[in-house]
Amino acid sequence: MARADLVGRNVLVIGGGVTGRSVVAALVDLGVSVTITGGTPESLREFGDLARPGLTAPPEGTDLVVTTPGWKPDSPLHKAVADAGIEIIGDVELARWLSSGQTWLALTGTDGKTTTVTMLESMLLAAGVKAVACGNIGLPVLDAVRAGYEVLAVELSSYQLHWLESLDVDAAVVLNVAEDHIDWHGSMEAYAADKAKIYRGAKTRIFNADDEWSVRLSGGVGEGFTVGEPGPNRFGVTDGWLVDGDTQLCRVDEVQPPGLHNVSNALAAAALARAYGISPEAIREGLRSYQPQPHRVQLVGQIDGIPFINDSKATNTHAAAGSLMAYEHIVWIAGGELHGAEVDVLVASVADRLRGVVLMGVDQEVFAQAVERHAPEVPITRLDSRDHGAMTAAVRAARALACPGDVVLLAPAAKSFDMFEGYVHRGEVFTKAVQASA
Ligand code: UMA
Repeated sequence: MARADLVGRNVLVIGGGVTGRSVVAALVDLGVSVTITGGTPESLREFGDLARPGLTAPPEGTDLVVTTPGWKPDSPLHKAVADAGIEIIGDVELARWLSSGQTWLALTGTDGKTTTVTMLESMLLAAGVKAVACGNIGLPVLDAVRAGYEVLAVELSSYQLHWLESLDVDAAVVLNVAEDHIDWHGSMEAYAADKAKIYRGAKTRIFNADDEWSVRLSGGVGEGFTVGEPGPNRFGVTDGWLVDGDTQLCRVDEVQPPGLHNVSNALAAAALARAYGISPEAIREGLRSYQPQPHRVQLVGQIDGIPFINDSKATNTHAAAGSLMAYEHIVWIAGGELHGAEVDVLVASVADRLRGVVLMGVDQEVFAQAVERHAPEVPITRLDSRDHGAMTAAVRAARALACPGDVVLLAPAAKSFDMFEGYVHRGEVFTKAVQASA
């Protein structure tokens, strides 16, 4: 759809917040008639006369609905919109309609999205390109489009992809798919199908040859990357170097944060950057100057010479495996809400690295039983408190279990909402507790 086709339409926006704000601003600028709902009167106050809090059905005359990503498709209002046969799109689709002359390099995946998108941004900036990381990372895509960037490094969540029909990006990658957000999507198949939408119309498909889902969703068509020898794939690792065919891009030990999963993320970012013609030199410079994002395998302090690492962002077992595999001897702080996820495979695969385990949160029993099964000799300290003050006790307990040469790694493998406001809050509380004890 073109910009001109929006003029004269009556658009209902569902959801205030950061995305709703970007959608309303873009539509108002175009002279479109806008109503916004979905949220409390307080949360919609900033929208003044445009706000209609508490709508349960689209107003008469609505001919397009734009939803923000967090809403489940079976919310009563979304169902009413569908029943009325009104077209419903997400903010990213609208951004695509309004973007012209800009390059979109897009990625999704269960884990590593934000690390990869910021690595990509760093490579683009190193090449002198006017680029920005946007999307699920926090800057709404519409805001990035309207700010006139030359290249958008777009992080898309499965929620955003769900509401998309056509994307037609310049290059796209699904980094990996593991079980997550099933309560929102309804099933693993539906979750994966939404992720696959990123490839629709993409000029270059990039896939992770080490991830079955990524290969399947891309059809194995396009450019593959692997953390092993490239083999039939374009990107891989040879003699300690990330390579694009015969061209060396960057040494493995230059990739920050450490861990094989971040080598994989760096290769994905490099593949997207190469699709835009970024030089190998700028890719290396981008990776060397890369500043890791907080709460992702971040060294936050040392106590008696023992490094304390914050990977609070490891909110599922798949993500925690990545950071646990990056260290040889670990005192592991884990636990939180598992939402039915299994931890046996994870614990079995890292059992020989564990020197001690500190557990907190509602599902700690599941972790404790898995550790007893697969690493029976490893000492466990359990913390019963559900107060976030328990983190101070966790840091103390981990220090007591650690010996010289060990690291203490917070990689919870679980969601945080039983004790914290989110993974950022959990990571901040951990960081403060470490710094207070250092
Ligand atoms: N709201 C309701 N009921 C609902 C859902 C939302 O009342 O069922 C309200 C919210 O309180 C808010 C408004 O609707 O006032 C909009 O909320 P929203 O959740 O749709 O989204 P935003 O606040 O605009 O933020 C979204 C993303 N949030 C989600 O996908 C849940 C942000 O990703 C993203 O950074 C932002 O758009 C800009 O693109 C956050 C996230 O948690 C970081 N993402 C998930 C993740 O990474 O796991 C997918």
